[in-house]
Amino acid sequence: MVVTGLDKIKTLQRNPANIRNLCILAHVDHGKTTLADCLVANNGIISSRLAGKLRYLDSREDEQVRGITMKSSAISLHYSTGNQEYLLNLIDSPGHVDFSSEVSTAVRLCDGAIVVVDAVEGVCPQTQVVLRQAWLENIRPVLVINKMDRLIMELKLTALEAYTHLQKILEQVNAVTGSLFTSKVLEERAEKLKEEVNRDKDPSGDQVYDWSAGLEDADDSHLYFSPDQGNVVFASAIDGWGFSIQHFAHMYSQKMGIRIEVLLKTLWGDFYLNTKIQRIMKGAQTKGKKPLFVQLVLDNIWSLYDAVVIRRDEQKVEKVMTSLGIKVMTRDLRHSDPKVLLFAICNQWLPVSKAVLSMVCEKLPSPLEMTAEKVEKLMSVGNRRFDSLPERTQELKTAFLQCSSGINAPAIIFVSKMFAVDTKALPQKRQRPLNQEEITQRREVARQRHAEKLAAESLERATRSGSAPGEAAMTRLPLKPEEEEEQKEVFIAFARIYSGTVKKGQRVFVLGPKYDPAQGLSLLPEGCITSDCIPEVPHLSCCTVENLYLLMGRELEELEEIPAGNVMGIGGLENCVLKTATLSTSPACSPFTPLNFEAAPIVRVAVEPKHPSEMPKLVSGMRLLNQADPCVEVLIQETGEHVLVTAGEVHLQRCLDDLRERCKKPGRELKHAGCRPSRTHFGHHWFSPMCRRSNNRAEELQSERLKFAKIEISVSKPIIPFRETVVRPPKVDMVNEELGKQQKVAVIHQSAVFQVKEELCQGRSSDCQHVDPDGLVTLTTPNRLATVCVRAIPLPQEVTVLLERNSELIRTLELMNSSLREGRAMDINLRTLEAIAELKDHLQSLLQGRKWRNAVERIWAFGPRRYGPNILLNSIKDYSRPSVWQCLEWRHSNDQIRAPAFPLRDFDNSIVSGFQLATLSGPMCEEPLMGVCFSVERWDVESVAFSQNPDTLKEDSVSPEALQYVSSHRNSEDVIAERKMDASSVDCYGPVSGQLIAAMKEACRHAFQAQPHRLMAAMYTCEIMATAEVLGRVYGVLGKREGRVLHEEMKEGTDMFIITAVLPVAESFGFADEIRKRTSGLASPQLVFSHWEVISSDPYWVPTTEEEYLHFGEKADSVNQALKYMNAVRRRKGLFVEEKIVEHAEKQRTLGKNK
Ligand SMILES: Nc1nc2c(ncn2[C@@H]2O[C@H](COP(=O)(O)OP(=O)(O)OP(=O)(O)O)[C@@H](O)[C@H]2O)c(=O)[nH]1
Ligand SMILES: [Mg+2]
Repeated sequence: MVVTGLDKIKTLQRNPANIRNLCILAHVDHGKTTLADCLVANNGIISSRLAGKLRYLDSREDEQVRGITMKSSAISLHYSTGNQEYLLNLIDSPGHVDFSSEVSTAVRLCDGAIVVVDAVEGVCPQTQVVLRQAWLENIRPVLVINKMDRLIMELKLTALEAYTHLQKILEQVNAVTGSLFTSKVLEERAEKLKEEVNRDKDPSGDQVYDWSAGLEDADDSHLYFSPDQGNVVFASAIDGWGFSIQHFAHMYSQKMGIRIEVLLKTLWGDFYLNTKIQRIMKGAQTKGKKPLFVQLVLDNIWSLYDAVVIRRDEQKVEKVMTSLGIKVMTRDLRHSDPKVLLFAICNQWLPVSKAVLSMVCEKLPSPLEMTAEKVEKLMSVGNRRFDSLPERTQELKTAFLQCSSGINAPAIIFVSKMFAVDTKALPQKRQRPLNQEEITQRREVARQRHAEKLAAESLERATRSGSAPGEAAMTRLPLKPEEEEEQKEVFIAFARIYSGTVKKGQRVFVLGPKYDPAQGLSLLPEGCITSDCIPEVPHLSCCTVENLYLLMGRELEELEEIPAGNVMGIGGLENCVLKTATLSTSPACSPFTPLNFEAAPIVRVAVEPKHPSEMPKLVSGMRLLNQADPCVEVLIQETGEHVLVTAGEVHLQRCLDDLRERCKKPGRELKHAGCRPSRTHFGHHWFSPMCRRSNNRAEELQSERLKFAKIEISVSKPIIPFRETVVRPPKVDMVNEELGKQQKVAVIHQSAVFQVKEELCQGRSSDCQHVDPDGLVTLTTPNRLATVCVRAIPLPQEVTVLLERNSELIRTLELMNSSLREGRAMDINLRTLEAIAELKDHLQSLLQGRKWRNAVERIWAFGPRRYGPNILLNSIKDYSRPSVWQCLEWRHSNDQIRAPAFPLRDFDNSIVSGFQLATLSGPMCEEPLMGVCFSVERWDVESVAFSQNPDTLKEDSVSPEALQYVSSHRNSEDVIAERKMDASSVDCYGPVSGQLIAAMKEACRHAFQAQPHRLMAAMYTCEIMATAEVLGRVYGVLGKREGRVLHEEMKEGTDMFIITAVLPVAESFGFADEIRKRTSGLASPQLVFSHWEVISSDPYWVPTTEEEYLHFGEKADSVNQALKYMNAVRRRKGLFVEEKIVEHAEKQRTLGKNK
């Protein structure tokens, strides 16, 4: 327990075989930071008495106050065992779902992970997520089952019951790993088969494959957690103990004379000790015997707790201590809290740090053991195959595998996030110990000050007893103003070096995520180095490593150089790295694959300074926040609002805290970050949903003022996203009575009629528009040159989900199509094309039936923004245009596809633009549409229009094709004459293409309104763990907030219930807090965005049938949830809201008089 010197660490850094880069992962609250404390205490950085209480790595003030980790932070530890010395770069990560992006940044830099599981709660949603993240990054996990004390003290299980319970937990964890493994094997197998099929295309084409064939041969035994494998530790971090069965195997092999190998195999499992013949036998369960693990391990711990904490039997404690050979201090022995004595005994008997650290050193890989598979995965950015990379790039794989720090090894570094620290915390600025001379000088200054103070006091006394007050003021010594040092923050890159050595002052290439090494190598001169003046290469820049730091939790230590295989901090990159980057001395290096983020940002708020003049400060603060947070999105909306998009309520709160600090000064000032406690204030009124240990106030979300040190900002209520959609006509009315055909029509057209009425009131002519009873809308442009007929059809739900899930792919498809249209060369990735073909097939299988015949081929566009979940369908007879799937055919023909020239094609773009606009904001409350198909059934453009379109034809030349098509019944002279006549009247409306866009948009909106339409709400899923007593209250809160319980099950071996529910995002604010309050902190849910759901109630609904009148009354003014949401959005956007504020004003007055 000696504090390790910097020199020692520097030496250890040069021996990669003994370096372990690892992170601690778990569900929220399972005890990661507490465990980290125990490991840190082992190094003497904090006192072992404070281990578990200090939560040293939670260095931010808000982390301490709320008791949750928000940022991952790293610390380098030294551990020696036997004759080996190890350097452990340990990263503690947050468990709350809102901060899962911080987990991604931590996992990327590690080779191994400690997965912590609460012994009572077992596998929770985030446990599964972190196991998946570890799996995706190919890092090896070890398991710590923590909070074992809860089994004794809270659940009051016997040792045998606890053993059964622990077995179940191990099964649960292994089931998650098992499913990850199975899916990977199947995926690999599928890929292999595909390759084989491609290679030797079977002419008969009817081969049968056994999809599970790969599973039997694959060996997965090393993946699972099992105490006999040495990759499981049972612990109670708070009480300071932990053990692996190796510890007890060693102990008992000496005591009982049984071979250690035998004990290692039998201590965990269905074995028991036959005392008669002194042998270990199998079948403890069937014979009703105590398993060895219970008899030799758990019983000891249970009786220790019994003696020390439960019965407080001094004599027995004494006996146990003597038998274990443990001595504790008298003050611990006499302490009123028995837990202190327990900690003192356990910490000596079974120190948790030793158990965990030896497991880590033994079981987790060193940087030298990095697998080729992992390297290839890291280097194959953007779905590219590793073997398609340039040769020089592929050669770098050996550099990764060798992890050499030699002079010739290229430096390869990955920055996974940027964090900010106070400049005062930098080692360069830290106060160094004073030498003798300085101490004397200071003493002299202090003496003088004291004398001055005394003189001032005596003078004051003298004035009070006679002299004039003015005199005293004059003679009072001026107080020296405290020199307020300019407070500034700097960004530090959280990084790992994979090859080479990085030195202070070194120049490196910064490779952006889109950098292409092939392009870089061709543009850069041979042998080009970073100090050269490099020519312009896209996504490549150069920068200097200004400072290098060893990350020590709250402290930083300055280093001159860092060799391969270490985690570190780099200063001086803030101007060239935004969030992540790859740094290298070789331009052949490819950028690393982007991080896998599990949580998508969903909660958005608008922020603005109270005083508009302070906008630059806010803008700069937001820019810095964006750089420092891997998950936040900062944007300026079309409306001009500055918007923050965060992963959830807790994340939002943290971002606002950070922002508030950051806005204090414009420029490069940043606060907080993983390494330094920030001086945040907690006096503001804001919801604190995850506050466990503070008496926070859950305020209703209101637009409120956050007081800044220097500026105030206003924060809007969270902007809840909605979607608008159309649905099939309902079959039953609001009282579940079947609707007759006529009534149905009445329901459908109610809103359309309302809309038309509204327009008439606004003085807009509606003679250009016609709505058929079956919902077909015909609209003519104001100059009457073009007409479109559009119908809105609801898309099947599965199609919408598919489109939503593949939006990135559709975006790529759209990019390809536009390059094809422009005749540009394309670098198409084979895998992407396969994915597109798959999407097309999938769509085809989902869009079945007469209505959708040939629909996939007829898709005209996706929208909004060309990749959204709505479809524009070409149902026009005799109009052909290139399909959206043209890139698939392009591959085969290897030539640009030319669709037959067609006059209407000139205006094709206007139709698409109109559709994009219509889908971007719907008529209900200007929110984007979702799951709507607009089918264009007719489209005419008068011949005159062709001559007007500036893009296509000159004023005087009318295309003969156009004339033939549009005006086959008229002769061309007539047309020209008519055109001349119309020209003046038509001109006032502007270019035809523009009018067509507007007409198409309007037609889509009317078509949308002609169908029954609904709002869609964003939904969260949540898993709530609660005991039976509070179950009712949890249901109460869920019901009140429109939540729906999907299922409920009892967690085996406990009295806990797990409830899985969905809840609208709109109702989620303050939910976690309300649940916690109502259940006295016993249940705490975590909300994860899951999907969009149609709100079944119609916002425009009014009673139409007799039963409805009877049930709801004439006004039907009971709560309509959809209307409430819609009006809230309309109000926020400043749109017209139809509301009656006062009804029958006279009546009210009369009532008042009569009182
Ligand atoms: N009974 C018991 N409580 C524990 C143990 N370890 C931690 N705790 C408590 O569990 C709570 C959460 O501990 P943390 O270490 O902050 O948990 P965490 O996993 O770091 O939480 P996040 O970082 O927010 O995900 C604290 O109140 C700890 O005192 C343990 O072994 N036994
Ligand atoms: Mg923590």
